[in-house]
Amino acid sequence: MLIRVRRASQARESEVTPETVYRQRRQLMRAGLGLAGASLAGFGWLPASSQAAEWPDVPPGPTPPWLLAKLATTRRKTVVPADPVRDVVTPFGDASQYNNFYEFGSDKDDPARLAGRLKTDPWSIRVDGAVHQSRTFALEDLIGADQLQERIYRLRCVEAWSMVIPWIGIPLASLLGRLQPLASARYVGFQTLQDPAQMPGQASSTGLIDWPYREGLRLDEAMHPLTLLVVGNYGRVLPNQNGAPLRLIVPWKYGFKSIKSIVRISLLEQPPATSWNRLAADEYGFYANVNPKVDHPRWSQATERRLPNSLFHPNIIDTRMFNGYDEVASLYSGMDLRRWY
Ligand SMILES: Nc1nc2c(c(=O)[nH]1)N[C@H]1C(S)=C(S)[C@@H](COP(=O)(O)O)O[C@H]1N2
Ligand SMILES: [Mo]
Repeated sequence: MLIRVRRASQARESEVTPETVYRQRRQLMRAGLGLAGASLAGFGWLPASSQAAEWPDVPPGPTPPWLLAKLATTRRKTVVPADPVRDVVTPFGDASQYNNFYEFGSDKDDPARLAGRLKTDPWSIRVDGAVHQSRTFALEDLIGADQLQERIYRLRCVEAWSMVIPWIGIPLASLLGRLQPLASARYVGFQTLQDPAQMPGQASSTGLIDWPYREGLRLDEAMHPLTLLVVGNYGRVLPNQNGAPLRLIVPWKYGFKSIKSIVRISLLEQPPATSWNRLAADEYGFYANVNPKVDHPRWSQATERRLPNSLFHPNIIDTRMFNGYDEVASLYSGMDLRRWY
């Protein structure tokens, strides 16, 4: 079995490449010109041919013109994963076909099969609660003039598998700054779209979740510079199965905190009820910080299966406290993280 090992510099993902250049590059690569093609394009992004093979080989979803323009000027601000050997960017194929998005079903391949029907443009987001002014935004206005940033983050699911994904978005702190929360605001609540006509998982009577899917953060967690509101990944518009057109990414917490397809953001004085916590409070806490020392009642959280893996290359690695993002530790100083799991 081939174990891919790359230099640290290669663990950094793309400069965002305009779609036409991207297509040309793919064609050149298929024609066997790989590296020559990439440098001909003149973007200073020099993929190893193995890495180029991981770049999405499928057309991006329909992208509204405002977002296409914004994506083209994305600033790369890579949070370099700590271990250059194991923290290799997960191939797009895995990131877009092995998903949790219960609105489309509970099997890992349900979202990729069924989320295509979700209409993501136009999209509006209600902002309410303890905020200067409650109002409904078109997605474009919510993102505002902020420049998009690309960040490569580890994603650790509570089910003990993980990936490394290049996201594109804006810091949530930037949006909150513009919204002007009132002094009484202590938490931020988020809700996913509820529309059984588009989301078959919400129509099935066997569903566990009391829709809509809800998540929440303490305000200081929401304001942390690592917390991202995401509109893209792998240099493109977010595939629907990854939570288009707008999702949260909180890289030091278990994946279920990173709520998809957001339609409502509320500034709150009390912690909001959150979906998995309501379902099984002893298994899924409100904080849900990645913590190798606090096991899930039914399985260990000490290790994780890093995708892609196989029978011959199981790729089991140690899980790190806060998923390796030590800079968030001060948010929890003085808290017993066994109690506040
Ligand atoms: N609305 C909604 N958001 C969700 C989920 C979901 O079922 N519904 N699943 C969560 C879980 S458990 C994980 S691990 C991540 C997976 O994100 P990905 O499919 O983009 O990797 O999304 C999270 N966000
Ligand atoms: Mo998850």
